[in-house]
Amino acid sequence: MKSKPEFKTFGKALPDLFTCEDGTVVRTAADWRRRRGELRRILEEHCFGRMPPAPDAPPRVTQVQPPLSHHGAPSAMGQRHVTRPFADSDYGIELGVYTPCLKVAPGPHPTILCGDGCWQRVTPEYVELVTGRGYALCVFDRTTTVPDFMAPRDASGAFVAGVRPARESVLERRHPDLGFGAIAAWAWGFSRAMDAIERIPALDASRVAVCGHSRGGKASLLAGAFDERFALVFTNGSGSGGSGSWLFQARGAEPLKWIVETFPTWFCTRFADYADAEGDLPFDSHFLKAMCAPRPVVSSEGLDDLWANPAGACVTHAAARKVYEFLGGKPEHAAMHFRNGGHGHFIPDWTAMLDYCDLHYFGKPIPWDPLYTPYESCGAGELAGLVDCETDKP
Ligand code: GTR
Repeated sequence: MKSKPEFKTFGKALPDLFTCEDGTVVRTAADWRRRRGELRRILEEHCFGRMPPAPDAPPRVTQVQPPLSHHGAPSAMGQRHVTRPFADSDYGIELGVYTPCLKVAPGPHPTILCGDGCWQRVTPEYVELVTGRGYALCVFDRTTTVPDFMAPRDASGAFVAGVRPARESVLERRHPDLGFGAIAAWAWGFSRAMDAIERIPALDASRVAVCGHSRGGKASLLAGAFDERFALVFTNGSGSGGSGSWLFQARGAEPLKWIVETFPTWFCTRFADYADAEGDLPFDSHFLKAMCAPRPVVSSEGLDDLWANPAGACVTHAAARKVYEFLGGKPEHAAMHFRNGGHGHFIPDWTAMLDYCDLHYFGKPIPWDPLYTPYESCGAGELAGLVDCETDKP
């Protein structure tokens, strides 16, 4: 039976994707390109900060020794590459590249690009799953662009406001005026990994799927939204600042105030002005999802992961789906996958991702419905502002 989520709302519907800032309504594909540019600018100005630009020169990509161990993943061969994005700097991002053994699939291989190397959760079991199904897996540590940061707490457990690390990473020092937060820097890292993938012959750069979990899923969604070279965009349990919704916060969802106080470097400084003022936001996560269109965007959620607001993700997904339809794409190109359980990026999530790749690239049938939602009332009613769900009870 479907459940009916109770949303805390802020007195407004999701900002309209089809009305430009000057009031003109999007009617053609060219109009949409213009509107898409506006969405990007709004997200940069109000939420993520300006995305650092692509470097002027091509990267220097080198294979380094020793190769990666693939014990426990008999279908995989592992190599390490370092990509140096700047011609005048030795700064490099290391990529762990696992390709299927030739007996599994000849290359170049469609590739899964994951930025969560910092968490070291991509164990041989995951490598075997991906390569055994004929895909390459490329893993990097997104925090080697800009480090992660959590606000310190005082003796009472309250977050200490105003403490920030110095902006002294290579990327921040190169672009001191762009004001980007860490999520934008991590997304930039995905794009630099893509620059390298374009130069690694075993990998098929026309079929690269980005993926990430939680804060890494916020980054993978932003990367996929902004960089149209990515063929598929996966975001897992990414919640606020990712697939969730600021304007439709289901019970138990992470509030905006909490995230900007706890993780003060993730967004641009202006974003903190919207704490407890979500009703003033000129955007929500459907902007990110709509920017992916017509390339598929797939949001995978744990049904008990209330902090990540899976019901709100349904609302923003439903809104973005209208853009897919407008561009002539299939509604299931804005797909969602649900599993039982809480917060994590587990084998069932990875399996669903590979299923979706099989469907999209090879037309293989898959064992779940990309349009299924476990909730009632996460569609047109809310989108039109006709919210009849209860707001948070006192
Ligand atoms: C939480 C944060 C979430 C999510 C999560 C994670 O503490 O509030 O937005 O990003 O961390 O990355 O696991």
